[in-house]
Amino acid sequence: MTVISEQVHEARAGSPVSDVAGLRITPLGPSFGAEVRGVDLGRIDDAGVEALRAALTAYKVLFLPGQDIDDHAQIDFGRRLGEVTAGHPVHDSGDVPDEVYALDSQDNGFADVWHTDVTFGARPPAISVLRAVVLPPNGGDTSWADSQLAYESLTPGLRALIDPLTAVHDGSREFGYYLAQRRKGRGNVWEGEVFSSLAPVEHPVVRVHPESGRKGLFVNPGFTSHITGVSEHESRGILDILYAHLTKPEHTVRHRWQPGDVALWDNRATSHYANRDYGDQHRVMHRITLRGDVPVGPGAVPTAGRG
Ligand SMILES: O=C(O)CCC(=O)C(=O)O
Ligand SMILES: [Fe+2]
Repeated sequence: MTVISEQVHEARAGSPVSDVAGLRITPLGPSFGAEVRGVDLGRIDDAGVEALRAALTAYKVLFLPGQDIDDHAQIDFGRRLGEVTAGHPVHDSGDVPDEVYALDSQDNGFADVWHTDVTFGARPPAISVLRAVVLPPNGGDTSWADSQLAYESLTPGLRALIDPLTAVHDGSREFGYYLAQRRKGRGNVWEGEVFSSLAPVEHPVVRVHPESGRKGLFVNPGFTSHITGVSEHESRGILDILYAHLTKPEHTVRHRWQPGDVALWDNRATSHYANRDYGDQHRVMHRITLRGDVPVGPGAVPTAGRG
């Protein structure tokens, strides 16, 4: 553990507001979500980036108010934190840099179903960075759920049942339309290849976080179609239990957006939902994503160190 991540962990256990590398971190609950002040994402130094990364692993979703950044500064910040992907595998956001996914309510850009970003791909993004660009006068809050806390608070019997399972994720219901609209059905370059098919992928139902080693639920109503190796009826029943549990108020934080807010979240440990309660008011959010790895379940045996 680095000195900074030790300080972040001490912050969590200690006073409600702590100062790490100039970042003032205020936890929003016992273990999930934090507000971070005292940082300008356009000018953050290396120690600040390290502290943010540690805070993100600890709190899973961070809210940074008062940021004055444009798309380019958002992308530059993303590059400090990881490898910035295309904005989206198949959606064309039009007049923005390729790295930006623009969710515009006037262009049907809504995310009012619980989901984790791009789990219909083989390597879903590790981290998303979202910036409020146009906000409705009220409404349009976003909620996040802590999938690790949700997993840990299941009874041992249910955890044992789901640990070995895998599920199919299918982006065609949400994004098939966008892919069909694209010239020659070609999406964007994602993982070095043109994303031209929304073929379903299989992921573990329980994901082991590559950094913390904690287990979390890795199914979501947005993209998970069914659990493999069980009947359709069983799949539906198990998923319904897991979704209801994941989205219990105890496992969620809800953010009321202000101009200048940026949210940063770990897709390996959370799901989220954008409230669509603002009628025909205008709302625009710009997101970038950082490359992730292939999700690994609890049953996978690490190859290193085994003879
Ligand atoms: O519009 C929002 O608040 C969240 C949209 C979303 O799902 C995302 O940016 O990944
Ligand atoms: Fe999302």
